[in-house]
Amino acid sequence: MKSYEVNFDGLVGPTHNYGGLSYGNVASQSNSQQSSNPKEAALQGLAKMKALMEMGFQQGVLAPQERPDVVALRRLGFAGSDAQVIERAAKDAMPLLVASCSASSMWVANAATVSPSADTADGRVHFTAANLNCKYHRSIEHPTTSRVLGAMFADQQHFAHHAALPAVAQFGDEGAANHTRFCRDYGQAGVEFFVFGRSAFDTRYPAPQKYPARQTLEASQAVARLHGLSDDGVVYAQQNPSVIDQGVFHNDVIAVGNGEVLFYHEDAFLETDKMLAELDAKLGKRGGNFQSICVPRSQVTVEDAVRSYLFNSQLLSRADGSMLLIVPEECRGNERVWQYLQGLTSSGGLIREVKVFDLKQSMQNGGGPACLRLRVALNQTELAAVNPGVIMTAPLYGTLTQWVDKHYRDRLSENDLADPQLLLECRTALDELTQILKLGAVYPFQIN
Ligand code: SUG
Repeated sequence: MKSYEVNFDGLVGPTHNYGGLSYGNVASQSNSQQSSNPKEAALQGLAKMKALMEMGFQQGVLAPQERPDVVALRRLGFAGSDAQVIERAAKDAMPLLVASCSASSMWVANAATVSPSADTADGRVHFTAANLNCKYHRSIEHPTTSRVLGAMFADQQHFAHHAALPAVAQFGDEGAANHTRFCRDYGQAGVEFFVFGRSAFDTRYPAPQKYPARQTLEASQAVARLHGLSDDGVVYAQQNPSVIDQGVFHNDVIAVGNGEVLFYHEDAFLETDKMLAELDAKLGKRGGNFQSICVPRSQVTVEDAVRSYLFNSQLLSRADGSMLLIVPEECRGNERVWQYLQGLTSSGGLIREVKVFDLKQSMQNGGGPACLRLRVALNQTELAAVNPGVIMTAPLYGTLTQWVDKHYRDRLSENDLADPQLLLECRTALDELTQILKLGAVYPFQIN
């Protein structure tokens, strides 16, 4: 049976703004307080989805969340009508209002970890929503994420959903941003590669000194257990703490993998040789031929990687077996990175083509092409069981661009977040969106 990697991209929500909320994420911190353009952000994301669909890849869409999150503000003690909750938060605790307005759910690589059915003990596709508990504004995403994923992948015969891990730092889980799967074919058993930043309970593992390590070993192990993965189909590796301290807050800022290939920076991991040998041996036992492409620091520095987001690219397999890299415009703007990419594609290796996308609105908050998508490997039967409303088609693209044009503002600054009208605009837009995507009631305002 044929199998596919389906990319579900996060649709940028109407409150996209630059809140400076992510300590350790260089772009988020340096663009704090700039005014944003939610309409442009959403259209940039949709243009990428359309382009991939037109190239023949399976493409889906993942809905944004209700913001400001008045339910979260009420939990923090703000009371009254929804408008009063917003007004009081704006007056007494602006940072909390800003956090409750973040459109950060667009970076759906952090929505969940997904294991395809070929890897799991019960033969179903498993999803664990990420608790994202390193940052308050992201920790409020998972309840709605779970409902949206539940509405997209509703068929229990094929799909299993797990609640987010316990919401404490020891089980900090950032989802697929620290998880890659290697396989010979999407439908065959593969090797799931979990990259962690620190251990919560074992002091032998070093930790970064300056910025937080968001993913723990213990969280990754829990996800592997929940999904029923076998030991010979899992490899754990530690991110180099010194790159976390240079702004590599997720592994997908310094490495990307697909099929049998890992594309990574020389400084990305600790004990790299041991890790590569384990990946090679385990994938070999599953009929695969592991290959790695190491980008040397002499050609691209960690700083270049963080600024250009070279590794936050989408590595896609084409029908002829060659690979394509989807990179952000910022890669073309960095001379060393661009030169490296020219050399890579002309060397006759696996990666033959680079396509550049303008995702500046998301990039200014530290979210590149790979952050914006959640990969779900599905066989034909499973793909047919996905809610068809979320699969990208030319008509759906047309409907969604019109929907964005109708509902989104083209400028948003911090003061605008205090406007109760923004909540009403967001709810009106999302109510319509749930009908477009055939999701049913998934948002707090639709349920409560
Ligand atoms: O979690 N930025 C996100 C970016 C996530 C990128 N995802 C991956 N690498 N997979 C984060 O740091 C910034 C929001 C703000 O500052 O307004 C933010 O949340």
